[in-house]
Amino acid sequence: MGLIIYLNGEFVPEERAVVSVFDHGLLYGDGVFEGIRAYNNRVFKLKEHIVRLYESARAIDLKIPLSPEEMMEVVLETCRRNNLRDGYIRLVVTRGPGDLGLDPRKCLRPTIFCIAASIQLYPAELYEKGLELATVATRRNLPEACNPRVKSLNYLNNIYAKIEANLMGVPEAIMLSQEGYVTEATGDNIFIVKNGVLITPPPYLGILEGITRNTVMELAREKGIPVEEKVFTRFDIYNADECFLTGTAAEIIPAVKLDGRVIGSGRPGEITRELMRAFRELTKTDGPVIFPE
Ligand code: PXG
Repeated sequence: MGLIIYLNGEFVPEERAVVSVFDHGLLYGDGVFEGIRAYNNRVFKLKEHIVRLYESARAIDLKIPLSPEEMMEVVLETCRRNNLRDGYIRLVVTRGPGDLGLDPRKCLRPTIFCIAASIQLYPAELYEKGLELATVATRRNLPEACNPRVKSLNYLNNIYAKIEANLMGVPEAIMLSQEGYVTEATGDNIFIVKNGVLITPPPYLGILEGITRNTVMELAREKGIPVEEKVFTRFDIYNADECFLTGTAAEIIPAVKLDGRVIGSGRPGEITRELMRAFRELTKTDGPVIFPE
């Protein structure tokens, strides 16, 4: 593909963008990351992504040797070097190379890299027809053990769930908390609409506080749609009027079936489609400009 990658202060061709086999990001999944989108020559919600990256890093006691402002410039400059105005950006900070023990104190310098590339979306027809979901047996990580609010390099919990969805022949999985509350999908947050109210699980339940999620909540409030963060179960999805998932990669995607039960009319709902339109509009104007005209 011939990409230019930011790696530890340098911009290098992808063939030279390599990390050590002693990097604890690889050996232990010890690190944090962000998936960010660029639309229309702007990096969407860049500030919010950088804030979350530093909060994730603080939670795992990882000190990032760049200021948040410098990190924003790394993202913008990586887009420029790749002539990218629309695409998907992956920003990663690992604990860095250490020894074969897991003690992070042995890792002297974090590894930082940024990739600006393109993105594989769900097929366009899924946005029109809506996708089918299935609840999987794998429970979401316990917040007291491996907090889902930290966007860490440890994604095995989500990958287990994705494998189950793949085996069940559905595009996305719903994961429950230990108590059986709906948490989120493998890489997307979940919303339902019931009697005109938008409902989504609260972060304390143990979910990633998605930036798309927060954007959708803001857009809904601006439109006068009531929004509630509260726990719910699969019963509430089976009996919802509408359901959709949100994420940087997926944006807003309608869901029309869960565990074989048809949700609402079985077609993407009115509020879902209204929010999809509003989100599409916002992506055109939000975030810092990549190439000043
Ligand atoms: N929950 C989880 C567990 C995520 O990983 C989201 C929600 C949505 O958050 P944002 O901030 O993007 O609205 C994510 C983000 C993939 C993939 O391949 C998805 C994410 C990260 C990396 C890869 O689907 N998700």
